[in-house]
Amino acid sequence: MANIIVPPGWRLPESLATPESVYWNRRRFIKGIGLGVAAVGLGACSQSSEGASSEGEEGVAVERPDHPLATIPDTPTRDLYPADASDRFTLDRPLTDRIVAATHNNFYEFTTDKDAVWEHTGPFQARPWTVEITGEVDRGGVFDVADLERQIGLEERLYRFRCVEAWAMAVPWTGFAFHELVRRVEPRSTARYVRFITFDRPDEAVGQREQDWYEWPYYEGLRMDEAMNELAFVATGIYGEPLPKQHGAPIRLVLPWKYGFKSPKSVVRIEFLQERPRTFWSDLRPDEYGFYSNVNPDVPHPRWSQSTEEMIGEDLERETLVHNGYGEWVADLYDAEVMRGIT
Ligand SMILES: Nc1nc2c(c(=O)[nH]1)N[C@H]1C(S)=C(S)[C@@H](COP(=O)(O)O)O[C@H]1N2
Ligand SMILES: [Mo]
Repeated sequence: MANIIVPPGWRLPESLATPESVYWNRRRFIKGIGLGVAAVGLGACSQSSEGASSEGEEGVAVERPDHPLATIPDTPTRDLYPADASDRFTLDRPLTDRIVAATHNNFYEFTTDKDAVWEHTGPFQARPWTVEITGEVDRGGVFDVADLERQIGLEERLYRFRCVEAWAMAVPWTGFAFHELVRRVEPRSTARYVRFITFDRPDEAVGQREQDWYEWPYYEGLRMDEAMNELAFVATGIYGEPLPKQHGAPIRLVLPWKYGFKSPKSVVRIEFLQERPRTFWSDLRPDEYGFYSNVNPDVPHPRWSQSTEEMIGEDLERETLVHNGYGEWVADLYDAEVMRGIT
């Protein structure tokens, strides 16, 4: 069921919106979820409303979003969206369809089933939200995401995005350069690495509750010079709106020259460290996922080639680009040894 192509409702006249609701309802029926009458109208696409409450498989009331874009959380910063687009980042390919991107997600805290992540995000409380910044900094503390959005200001950037599984997309993110945040917390000269930690809320995320073979919470890391690079972006929105939960609401990293797993979602803590931190996927499979994990067509994954990528929602293979095409910004950060290995 990957790569679902559903025409976005807001581009359709009302009369043509029906097949979409029929589609989603049929899908729920097939999965035995039992939300037989949920209608997905045009309204769901532009509202931040949460879906209806219904009986789950075991008769427990659970919140299920009615539509992938109904998972956009209520946010006090809605007036900041859409933000002005930056002209510094251009794409060599069309934007990915918004619904395709919203229904093809890796967010293992919920499920490993990419097309069903959004459906499992109902109980997840993405606002209000704070990020704690600690470690080798002089002005750390606890920061409210809404305050950060207002104080730093938002811009839109069009980026390519490449998952290590060889699928790719091209999307407009909204947010700010990570270095803007780093500057504000005044790192000490001893800060050589940054570590990111995602939420740990088994009550709100069924994948954390049921997949206990993973080491929750998700943790990632960067070298300080990578973190300070202009490309390293903090996304709070996508397609001109606040992030839907399945994309990592309300705040996530986007590192477009690295494989997607280096871009942690729904971050709750950022630590500045002297030593290189361990990372979630390297701990699980050190032979397959390294610390650097820069996009590189010449270094195959042990189980598949990385020389091409499939654009989701398009029946189209493209050549993988070194650093995902962002060498102009990041190539000088790396020596030959880093570029040769999967580390
Ligand atoms: N917390 C968390 N962040 C995560 C992941 C995850 O499972 N948990 N998956 C990563 C992977 S493998 C990818 S490809 C991207 C997917 O981002 P998207 O769903 O917004 O396209 O999120 C990354 N960030
Ligand atoms: Mo990924």
